[in-house]
Order: sequence, then C-alpha cells, then structure tokens
Amino acid sequence: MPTTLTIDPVTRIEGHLAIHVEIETDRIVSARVSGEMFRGFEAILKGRSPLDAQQITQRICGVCPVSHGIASSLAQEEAYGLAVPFNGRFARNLLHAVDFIHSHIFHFYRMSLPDFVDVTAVRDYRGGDPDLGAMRAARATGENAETPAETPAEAPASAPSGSLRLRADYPQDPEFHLPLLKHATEALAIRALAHQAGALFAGKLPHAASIVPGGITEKVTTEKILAFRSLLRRISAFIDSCYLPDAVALARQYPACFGEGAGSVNFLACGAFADPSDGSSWLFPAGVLSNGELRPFDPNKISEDVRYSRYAAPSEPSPARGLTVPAPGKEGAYSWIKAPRYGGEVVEVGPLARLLVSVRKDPRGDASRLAGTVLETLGLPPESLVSVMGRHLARAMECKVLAERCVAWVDALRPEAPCCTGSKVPAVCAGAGFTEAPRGALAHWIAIKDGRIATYECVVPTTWNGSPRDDKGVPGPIERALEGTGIADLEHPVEAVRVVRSFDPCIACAVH
Ligand code: NFE
Repeated sequence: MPTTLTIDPVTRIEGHLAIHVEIETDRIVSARVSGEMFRGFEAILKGRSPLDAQQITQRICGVCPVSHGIASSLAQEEAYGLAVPFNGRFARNLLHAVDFIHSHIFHFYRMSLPDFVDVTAVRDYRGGDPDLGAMRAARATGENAETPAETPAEAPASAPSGSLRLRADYPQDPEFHLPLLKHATEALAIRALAHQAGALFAGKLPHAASIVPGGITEKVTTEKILAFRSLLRRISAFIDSCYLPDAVALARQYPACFGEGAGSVNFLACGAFADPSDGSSWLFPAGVLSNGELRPFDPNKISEDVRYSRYAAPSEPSPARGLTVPAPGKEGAYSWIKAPRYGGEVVEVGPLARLLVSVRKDPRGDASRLAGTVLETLGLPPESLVSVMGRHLARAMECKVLAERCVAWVDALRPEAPCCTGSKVPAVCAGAGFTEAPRGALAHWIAIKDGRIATYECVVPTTWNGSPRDDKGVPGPIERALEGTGIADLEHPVEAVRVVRSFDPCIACAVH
C-alpha cells in the first residue's frame, strides 16, 4: 500500500497550493496538485469598458502585473488595429525586463533558499564585515585581533530555535551558508531598485499605471533615461557578483538536484521582448519543443480541459470562446486550476522552456552562449538542465541576459518622442495577446460587443505548469515532475517542495 502525504499549504510560493502524493518505497509514484482558490477575474471583466482590462488584469498578481498589462494591451492592440510607437516599444521592454528581474531574485533568495541553505547558520555570525568566510577563518585561528567590532551588541547571542530549521541534507561546509544568507538580505534592496527602475516608465509599481493599448502614457525624458541607467548598473552588479555565482554555488553543492524533477518532455514559449526597432526578432523566441523536435508556436493549438477542474463548462477547444463557469462541488474535480494543453500534449512553460527554445532557435544567441559557459563550469551536459536545479539556473541566467540587453534598449530611447498611439475602440472586435511572464507563457483573449467586453480569457504560466490531470487523465507538469522523486524522511519531505518551488508557482495567477 502506498503512503499518502499531503502538504497543504505549500509555503514560500505565491497563492494557495496543496499537493497530495503517494509514496512507495521512499519514492513518489503519483501526485495531485490542487489550486485552492477561485478568483473570477474573467467574470469581473464581462460588461466593462475594454480599456479597463489592462488595469484590472494587472490585479491578478502583484508579482507579474506588468506581464498581464502587456498581454492585455497586445490583445487590444490586435483588436483595435493599433501600432505602438518606437519609444513605447522600447520602454515596455525595459519595464517588462525589470519585472522579470525582481521576480526571479525574490524567488531565488526569499522563496527557495531555505530549501538549500541553513538559516540557522547565522548563529555563528558575530557581526563584522562582508567578508564573512575570512572573518570566520580568522576567528578560528585567533588572528584579526585588531578588529574590536567583531561581536557587536546586536549580534545574535544564541541560535534561533530548532523549529526554524528545515530538516534537510544541508551541506556541512559552514562557509557555504553565510554568504548566501547575506545576499538574501541584500536581495530585498535590489528588488526595490528593480521596482524603482520600472516605475520610471510605469508611473508606479506594482501595477503599472502607464501601460495602455497603443504604448505607455509616461513620457521618456533624459532624466528618466539617466536614472534607469544608474539603477540598472547596480542591479546588474548584483546579478553578476551575487545571483548568478550563488546559483552556480548552489548547483555545485546539490548535484542530486540535477537528477530530480525532470517531468515534462515538451516545452512551450510564446516569445517576448521583440526587437523594438523592427519587431522581427525576439530576445526570447517563440517555439515549442515536442519530444525534442522544435516546432513553430501556433496559438490555435491551445485548449483548456476541465474534467478535473472545478468548472461546469465543457472543455474548451479554444480559450478564445471564454467559458469559465465555476462549479465548487463538482464530483471528481480537485483543483481550481484548469488544464491547458498544446495540441493535446502536456507542456512546461517558464524560464527553462524559454532557455531550451532559445538554445535550439539561436545557438549563438546571448542565452545559448551563457548556458554553454555555465554548463562547462559545472561540467554538466545540456540535458541536466531539465531538473530542479536547471530551473533555478535558467532563472539566474535569464536575469543576466535581460539586464545586459536593457543597456541597448535604454540607450535607444528618444527623449520627448511619442510613447503612445491614441485608441478608438470599435463596437465589435476581438484580439489575442501572447507574451511571456517571469513564470512562463502568458496569453489573453478579448472579445468586444457593443463597445463592452463580451468575453475575456487568460491562460497563465502556472495554469500550464500547475494544471491538474487533463480529460485523458494525463497529469500536469508539476504533477509529472513530482513522480519519481525520492523522499528520505516522510516527516520532512523537502525533496517534494524543492520540485514544486523549482517551477516558482503562482496560484493567484493560475486560478485568476
Ligand atoms: Ni502571479 Fe504570473 C508570472 C503570470 S504566474 S506570477 O510570472 O502570468 O502564473
């Protein structure tokens, strides 16, 4: 008989998620992932002015609002036949990029790190200086006597209690933990800088006031360009000297995490960060990797199954029809997340999917070259990226690629040139917007009748990754990734939550 284990809620993620796993001889053999909340944004939007949509859909989430604002604007731009002027396209890329960066940094340092780093290591710290490892070594050998401030009054005198400590296979090397904990504290300030940089063109963040169909309403000025550059330099320095090296350090300490959480064999990216000068190429290209074959992304192949989801509507051949009817007591259903499929197949979305598609489409591009360098440093083959640790590395590499490209985008802005085209909403029209959010592929569909929203539908990154079983009974990407995971201690199933958190799930978004 398998042992059943429920983790409810899974903490250190966004939103309310439960996982139910069956374990046989220390290994997960089956998993169910439940999004435990109904929100109803698609219902809220019906009957409203279409120009409310890019503002309301940003409230789906406080972490990735920019992506929702852009997806909604892209859908409306298609519906109204609008083109975004040069400045608007570049400024949107900048806004979008720093939103990715703040999200990834937060996920790594604040959400995931306690799975890998022992927070109780701070009890050995006696205050002092950034060079934590050297100070500890100096103390051990009795050197450094001329540094009287080593034990300031506020240094913790005793360890936090054992309840703070996850029971996990933490590395024994004490010098591993303290620098990462220090960077986790610094990460909060860097995240704030990313918000400040975005707010220069967003009006404010989170929930950008300036994103509208046709561009952005904020002006581009010389002062804003200089301020963005200055903030970007500090953010980039953190990515280069802390985030990426820390992700590589984690990867070195946890080689087993390259063998866990593989899951899906298919990956999808809608594409994002179009080259704003001509729109012909993308920093993160669109594409679908299906059993190793690269295929073009075709939005018409997206469907949403609801057999195991708490919705009454029949499964949808196309989300564009916008049927979302909640059915809380539905028999057999175990999640408020729907089950999107591509051509009927399960696909993983997110930074790993973007990286794998980029490497196949553009082997000499920025992402491919960086991935090559990181894999060489670690002495690992490309296949190892499809894993718990590969997802963390993909996020860190993505931040570096984005921050470097932001330099060119901000330099290209033209002070005082227009950022927006005015919009006139036709009485009857429809459109779809496809982009990427930090957690993966994001799509919005809008249909307008009598100048009001008739239907609105979103298919969101964690809707893909956190989906329950589909109409054929095939598990979703996180469910598949959990299968096969070894659990050493049933009382402390850290391996299971490492798999879940490697996807950086946001259930607020997933159920929207
Ligand atoms: Ni709420 Fe989101 C991102 C979107 S995830 S964080 O990234 O869209 O489903």
